[in-house]
Amino acid sequence: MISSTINPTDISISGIHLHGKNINKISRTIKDLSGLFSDEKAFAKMDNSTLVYEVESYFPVADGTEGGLFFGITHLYPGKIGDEYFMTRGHLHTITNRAEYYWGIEGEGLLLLMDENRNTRGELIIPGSLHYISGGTAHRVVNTGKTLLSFGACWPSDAGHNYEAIAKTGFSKRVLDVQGKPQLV
Ligand code: M6P
Ligand code: ZN
Repeated sequence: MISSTINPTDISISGIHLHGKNINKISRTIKDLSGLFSDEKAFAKMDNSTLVYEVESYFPVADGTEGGLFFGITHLYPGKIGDEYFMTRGHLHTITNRAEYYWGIEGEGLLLLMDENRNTRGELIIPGSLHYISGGTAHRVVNTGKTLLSFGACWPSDAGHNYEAIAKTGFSKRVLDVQGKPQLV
């Protein structure tokens, strides 16, 4: 070790996971995602405790701090509700002009990006893909594969999460399994 090195940082990335003392972990199960999926009958048949995704985050400064950065890795399980693939809730930032980076780590999926005019496009997430999410853009990730989709994220610590807009009007497009293939419809 270089002599001036005191300690390695107290957080590390190992494989697909964040490790360290101060990692915040949240789980989203079916019961946290009501109203998101189009097939309500299929949704009602799901086991409420089925895990859809987990987020490991590192918050080095208090939420809302201007000038800081947060870091996270999300693990989105494969699965479908009716014909619709498992996805994250999706959000806008409370301070709307705040941007974010996502990048693919493992698995395959789509990043849905919806602009202020409700135009939605998809970017393919694969290991190593890098995605710049500009301010004012709603973002959601869909696991279109058959394996775990893990992706990284880095966002400003004062960005905040606005879920209400998405809960009310959703994205203008959904990703469905159409004859075995994912399609943006
Ligand atoms: C990424 C970041 C987080 C976000 C998480 C899950 O890690 O964008 O800020 O919370 O994905 O997405 P959502 O909050 O939309 O469920
Ligand atoms: Zn975000």
